[in-house]
Amino acid sequence: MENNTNIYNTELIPTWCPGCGNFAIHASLKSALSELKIDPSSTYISFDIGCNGNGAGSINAFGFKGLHGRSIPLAIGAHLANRKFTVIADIGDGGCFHEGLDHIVHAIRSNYDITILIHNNMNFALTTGQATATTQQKKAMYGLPDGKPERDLDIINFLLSLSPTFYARGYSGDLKTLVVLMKEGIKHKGCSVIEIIQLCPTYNKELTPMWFAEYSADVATIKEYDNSDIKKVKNFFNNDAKDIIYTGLLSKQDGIPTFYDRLPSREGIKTDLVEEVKQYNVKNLLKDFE
Ligand SMILES: Cc1ncc(C[n+]2csc(CCOP(=O)(O)OP(=O)(O)O)c2C)c(N)n1
Ligand code: SF4
Repeated sequence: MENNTNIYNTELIPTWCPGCGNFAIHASLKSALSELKIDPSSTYISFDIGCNGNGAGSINAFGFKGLHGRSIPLAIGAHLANRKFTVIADIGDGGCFHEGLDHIVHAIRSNYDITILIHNNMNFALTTGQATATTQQKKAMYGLPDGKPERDLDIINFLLSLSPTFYARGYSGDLKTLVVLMKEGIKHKGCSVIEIIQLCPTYNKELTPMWFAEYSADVATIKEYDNSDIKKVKNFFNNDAKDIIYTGLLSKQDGIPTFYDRLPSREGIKTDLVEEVKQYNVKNLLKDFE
């Protein structure tokens, strides 16, 4: 049961299955935002189609639920229109790495100042558990009793190849760390990607808290790991990483200009685009179509 004192709570309770990791992810996001003292009136969250997005009405903030895989460009648009807002894009692994794969590529390389939360439950859950690029090999899925025929997408090396200025990996079973990572990501100036390994007891029964505890490790426990050196981070994941799920703040590069900061046309302009919107009377134009 969620803490009703959080200003981000609403009257609505999402309809996720009992034990679903989405409860923890939404609760962590609410805690992170309120601990950072960010007001709901200056928070925008876009949601995607999928179980991940079914909490859209249970967070008190401006929001928009977009087409499948499209919550990232919606967040980018909201951010560019009004940079006074804290802007979050919420998305599942299916939406992010299948239908909307192009969007994370350009969000990272453009370094838009938004936070992307990827709910990685390793399946297309809302449509009853089809395989995604992150589903474990040989795992029986809907329509694929012997497992998926495709290879996996190596998410870490794929995202690192784009040189993200902030990339963290959390776990829905560890709210405390998740809140810390979300707060860091929201504060980061640039595109912060937080991938969250999300429990889905309905369609990913093998991913249990015990399994996760056995096969995961926080990069903070690796003595020589330096998340501020992108070359070393890439080298570690390309060559030295073991076959385990690494969590924590994997990479953080400060001082890299954001997309907006690199726009010569906006240099020295104090207003945001939303404040510059002008109203035109189009009545005469429309006469041509009467
Ligand atoms: C373009 C498009 N393709 C497929 C669908 C059907 N669809 C709706 S939700 C969904 C699964 C979403 O999976 P994911 O993004 O991983 O989120 P989850 O449900 O696992 O949280 C699919 C395939 C759709 N709505 N639009
Ligand atoms: S199917 Fe999985 S992701 Fe969807 S609500 Fe149930 S447990 Fe959560």
